[in-house]
Amino acid sequence: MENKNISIIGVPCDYGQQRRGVDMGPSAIRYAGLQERLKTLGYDVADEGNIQVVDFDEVEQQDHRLLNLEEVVRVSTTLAEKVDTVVKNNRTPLVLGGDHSIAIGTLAGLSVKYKNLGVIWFDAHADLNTPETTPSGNIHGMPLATSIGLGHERLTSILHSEAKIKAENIIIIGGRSIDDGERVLIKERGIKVYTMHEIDRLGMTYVMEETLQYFKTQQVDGLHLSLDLDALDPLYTPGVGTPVAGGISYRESHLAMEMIQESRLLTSAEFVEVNPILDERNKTADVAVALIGSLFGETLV
Ligand code: 6HN
Ligand code: MN
Ligand code: MN
Ligand code: MN
Repeated sequence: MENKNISIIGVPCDYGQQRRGVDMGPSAIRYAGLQERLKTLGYDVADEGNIQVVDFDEVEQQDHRLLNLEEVVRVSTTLAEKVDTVVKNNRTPLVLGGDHSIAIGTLAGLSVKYKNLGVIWFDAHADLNTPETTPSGNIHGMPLATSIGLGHERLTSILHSEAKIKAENIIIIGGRSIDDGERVLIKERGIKVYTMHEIDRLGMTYVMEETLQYFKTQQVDGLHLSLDLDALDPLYTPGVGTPVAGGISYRESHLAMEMIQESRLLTSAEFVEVNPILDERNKTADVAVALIGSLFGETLV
C-alpha cells in the first residue's frame, strides 16, 4: 500500500435488503471523522461524494428471488464506473455502504485493472446465494456468488460479462450464519472460510498470517477488503441489519486490520451495512472509522 492517495466513494444504497436506513451509512461514517483520521496519517484524501441512488417509493413487478433488481443493477453500474476511474487515476478506492449488494459494483470496477485480485470477505455471512438458493430474495446475500459469475445475467454482466474474481482468491473471515445452498457452493468451489470456530481455535493472528501468506503465494495483483460490520459481535456493532451473535471482538478485528496494513498488499477497501437507524449513538460508524484507521496505518504508540 505505497499509494498515499485515497478516494472516498459513498454509496447510499439500501436496495439489497428490506430494512431502510442503511442508505445513511456513508453520512454516519463521514460524520464519525473519517477524513480527518486519514489526513492525520498523511494521506491525500479526496471525497468523491455519493453515487446517485434514485429513491423509489414503490417498486412494481418484484421478482421475489431478486428484490429491487433494476435498482441494484443501476447502482452497481454507476459504482463500477466510478471505482474504475479512481483506480485509473492511481488512487485507492475506499467505498462506504450502503448494504453489501454494492460489492457487486466495487468488484466489477476493480476487475478492469486487477485480473488476479485477492478478496478478504470479513462477514458473519458468506454472501454466496444465488436467485435459486436465496432464503430472502435480498441481493446483499449474493455479491460473492455474483462476482464469481453465478446468478442473474443482469448482475453478472455489469461492465463486462466475465467473472470479476476467482473463487480461489476469496477468503471469508468471521462466518457464522451460512445457508445450505452456500455450503454446497463453498464445497464445490473450494472457497476458503475461517468461521468463528477457526478464529476461536487458531486465533486471529494465525488466521491472518495464513490468509496474507496465501495471497502472496497466489501472487495476487491487488487485495480488496470487503468488510461487513456484522462480522463483529453485535456488542460492538449493533447498527447492522442482520446481526449474528458470537462474532469477532473489537481487538481481533483491529488486529486483522493492522496485519493487512503490515502486509502492504491492500489496494482497495469497502465498509458496508452500517445502519444509523438501528445504531446506538453512531457506535457502529465509530467502529468503522477506527477500523479504517488501523487498516491505513494507525498504530497504538
Ligand atoms: N449481508 N444469507 C442471508 C440471505 O438473505 O441471503 C443473509 C445475508 C446477509 C447479507 O449481511 O451482507
Ligand atoms: Mn431509500
Ligand atoms: Mn455481507
Ligand atoms: Mn453480513
